[in-house]
Amino acid sequence: MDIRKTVVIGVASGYGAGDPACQDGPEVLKNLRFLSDLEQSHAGFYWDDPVRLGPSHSPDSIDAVAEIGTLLADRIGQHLGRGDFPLVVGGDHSCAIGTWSGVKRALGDQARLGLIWFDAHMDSHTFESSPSKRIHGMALACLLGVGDRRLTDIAGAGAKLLPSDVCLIGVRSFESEEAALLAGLGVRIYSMDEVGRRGLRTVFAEARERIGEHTAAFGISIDLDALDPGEEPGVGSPVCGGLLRNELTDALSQAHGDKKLRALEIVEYNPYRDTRFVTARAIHDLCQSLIP
Ligand SMILES: [Mn+2]
Repeated sequence: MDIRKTVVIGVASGYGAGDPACQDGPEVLKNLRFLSDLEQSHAGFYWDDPVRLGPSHSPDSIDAVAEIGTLLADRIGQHLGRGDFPLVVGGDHSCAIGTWSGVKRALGDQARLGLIWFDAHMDSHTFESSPSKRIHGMALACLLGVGDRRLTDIAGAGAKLLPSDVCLIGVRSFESEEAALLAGLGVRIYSMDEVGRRGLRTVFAEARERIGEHTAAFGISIDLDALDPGEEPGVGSPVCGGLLRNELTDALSQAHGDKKLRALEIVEYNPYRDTRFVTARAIHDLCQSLIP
């Protein structure tokens, strides 16, 4: 019998963003009990202590992101070792470096990890290319082994993902340097235009097939700004023209109960912009669509 428990790991981190508001996202979700019906209907659904830095952490944002990423990767390793299913709730998207580095380390050297990355952005800057120098815009590049070594070497040296094992979905705002980096590596990007033409169900099914082909397991990282800000105001960096909530939950439900899905991450929740907490409800619905 499969009794895999789902463990919610909040990451109180805004160190990778210009505005630290997202660091309070997990606490709001927990205290206002947005996931409480999942706790009641799923016997093995529970919150772990949040991952956060102490007051004496480094003022340098790279060091702070590296430190919290290392803590998160260790926490992920403990839960996967127990056979639990980590649901990571950010925090800004820089926590993805810790999440997926931790999952990769737990899989072992020989096993490849696939990743589907929902985002309005490409998150594939380097310190050289980034106009803002914010690390949440560099997280995917770091996981692909491109970036500052303090970040690329979390939970093991270098790349955690092969470009062919990664797909982005929902992209509509990026700089040319990011597009050039990903094109050079050969990462498949499903832009919003392509999603509009082909439909999210089709695109998500194709992405799963691509990243599942040579991998032992896969993950899903959802930046809430992939969703349309007209529906979901509570995100870190809103960009018009995104996915609709129902469309995304419908597509994700295709992966419901998939044993190869090793972890889920939902990030960039900004509770201060979340009028009437509608986006908190979106987080709930996204979890419900995927968690068995
Ligand atoms: Mn992102």
